Amino acid sequence: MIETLGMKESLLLYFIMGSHNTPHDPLWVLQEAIQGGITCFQFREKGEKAARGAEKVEWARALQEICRAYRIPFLVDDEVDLALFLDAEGVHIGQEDGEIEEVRRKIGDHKILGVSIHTVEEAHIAQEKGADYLGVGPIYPTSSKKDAKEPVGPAFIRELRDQGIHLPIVGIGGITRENAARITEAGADGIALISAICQAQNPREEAALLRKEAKLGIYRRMER
Ligand code: TZP
Ligand code: ICP
Ligand code: MG
Repeated sequence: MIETLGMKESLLLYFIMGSHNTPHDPLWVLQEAIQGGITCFQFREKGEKAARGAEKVEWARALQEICRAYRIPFLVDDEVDLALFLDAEGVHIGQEDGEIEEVRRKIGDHKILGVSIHTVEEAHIAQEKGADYLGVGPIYPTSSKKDAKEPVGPAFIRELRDQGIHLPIVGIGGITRENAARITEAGADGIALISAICQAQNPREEAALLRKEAKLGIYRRMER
C-alpha cells in the first residue's frame, strides 16, 4: 500500500468515479481533481452505461496509473478480485458484497477495506470485523446511486460517534460545496463524492473548494 497519509487524512476528500459519470474525459477529470487536492480515489464502474470486461480493466488501469504517479490511494468498488488483480491499495464493499472477514482474508492486512453502513449496528459489526474505514450515507439525496437508501443526514454521523464508533468515517451522498463542512463538523474525517467533481466545469477548482470546506468542518468540530 502507498502510505503517504494516515487513514483519516486520506479520507479528507475522497473522489469516486466511473468512466460514465462525467461529460468530460475521465482521465482529465482525475488529473484535475488531484491537482485540486483530492486525497483518495475509488474506481466505481457501475450502472447501465458502465464499461465491462476488458474495457473496464483498461479504464481501471489508466486511472490507477494517474493515481500512482501522484501517490493517491486507488481503491476499487465492490470487486475484490479486480482490486487484487490490479494490486489496488484497497477495496470498498457494501453490505451485500460479501462477509467482511472473508474479504479481509482475501486481501490481507496491508490493503484498505472500506465498508458501507446504514445503521449503528452495521457500524459496530464492521468495526469489530476489521474494516479500516466506514462509508456512511447517503447523507443527502443523490442521483448517482440507483438503489440508494433513505438519506440519513449529518446527525447520523454524530450518533455513530456517540455510540462508540471510532473508525475513520467518510460521509457520502449529495455532498456539495454548500453542505460539505456539515459532514466533517458532525464527526466524519472526510467527504466522498461523485457528481460534485465529475459534473463541475472546473474539477480542479471544485476539488480545492470542497477540500477547504471539509477542513473547515474539522476545525469547527475541534473548536466545539
Ligand atoms: N453510495 C452512497 S451515495 C453514493 C454512493 C456510491 C453516490 C454518491 O454520489 P454523489 O454524486 O456524490 O451524490
Ligand atoms: N462509501 C464509499 C466511500 N464508497 C462507496 N462506494 C459507498 C459508500 C457506497
Ligand atoms: Mg457495493
